[in-house]
Amino acid sequence: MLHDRLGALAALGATDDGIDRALFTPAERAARELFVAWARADGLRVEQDRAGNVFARLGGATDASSGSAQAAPVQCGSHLDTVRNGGAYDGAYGVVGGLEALRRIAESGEAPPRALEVVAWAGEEGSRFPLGCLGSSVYSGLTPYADVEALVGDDGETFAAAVRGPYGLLDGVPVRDGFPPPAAYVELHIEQGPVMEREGARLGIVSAIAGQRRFRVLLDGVAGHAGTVPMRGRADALCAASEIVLAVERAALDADDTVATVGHLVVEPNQTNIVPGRVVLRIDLRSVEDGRIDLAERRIRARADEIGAQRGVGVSVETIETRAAVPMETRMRLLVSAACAERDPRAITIASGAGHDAMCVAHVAPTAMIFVPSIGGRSHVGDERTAPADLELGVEALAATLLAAAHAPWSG
Ligand code: HGY
Ligand code: MN
Ligand code: MN
Repeated sequence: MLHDRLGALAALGATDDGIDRALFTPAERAARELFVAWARADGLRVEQDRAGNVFARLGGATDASSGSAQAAPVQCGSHLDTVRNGGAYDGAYGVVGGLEALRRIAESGEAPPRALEVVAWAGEEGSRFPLGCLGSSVYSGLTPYADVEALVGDDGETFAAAVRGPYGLLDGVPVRDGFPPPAAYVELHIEQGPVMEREGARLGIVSAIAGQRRFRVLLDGVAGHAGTVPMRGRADALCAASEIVLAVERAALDADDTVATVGHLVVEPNQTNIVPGRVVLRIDLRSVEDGRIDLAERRIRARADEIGAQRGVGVSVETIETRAAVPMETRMRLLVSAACAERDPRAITIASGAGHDAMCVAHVAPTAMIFVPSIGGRSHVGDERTAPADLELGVEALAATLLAAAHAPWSG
């Protein structure tokens, strides 16, 4: 069932180069609808919230007791949206794996003392709206709903319009009030890097999730005729941007355990025979140590100012997203560690360079993550792969962690 469902999801938004499933697009809505259909077929109760997050619940024993306030559920999940040309497992595996874990728990006849819930978080990748972990960020109170409603997507539509539009909230799925936090949360995800494969580990216990900071850099030069403007004295926005891109790379290389990327760059007017007058680029800067991000940011900003002054190009650097590094919660991490050690003697503890919804949920509930290896360490590409046996093992570790967490004493 796990592999069939992953295959069915991978077909939604499939392109020649991978999968394209941005929030509130036809393919992503179809993915949420498929999740709802599977959850209902598995006997789960489905709800959504105003941010577009979708919840599938396996009721706990306390749900059956009349009158008692429902105890907060133990949650798992991940996201169904993808990056451009994304792979079949980033996000989808944590959602489908969560359904599979709940199915196996239900089939086992276990009646956990708390409800268990699988969540499909909305818009984790930030592929359309300029905020990563959009749904989990609203859910955890890190971003006010009104701020998200005002976000403008790459296509010019606001979140407020899109969430109410034809590919927004699902028909026939109750919309829950507010954003009630879980008792605990565990996210199953592919590693998206090379470490586990190199170490021969099949399961990973995540220690912390790297902090990330994103910037939008606007460079204003002087457009002109490529044939008549002398080289001396040009204010070529793209030449300035090129030096800044290399300065971003240098700042990360000079700092330990820090990565920095310029993955988005737009040249205007972007014509062969016109000196570029304007460039907009975005920087993605990360480290498990926030202090290293601070240092790299200072270096990048200083070099950007120098380059702009030397070239007569206006340079503005705007911070568009900041997420501090998040350690996984000790008790949940111990439950994950026990579940992994029992199934893989070579399980390792590993920090996550990739961001996840868990870094938001960790602000409202004890949170941990389980990794399985990525073949060749490749992810955010169409040929993202994980061995089927490792996918299965991750689901087993997730089910064991959910049951242990359901029996643990949490507040709420
Ligand atoms: O960018 C990330 O780390 C995640 O895939 N959104
Ligand atoms: Mn991703
Ligand atoms: Mn992901």
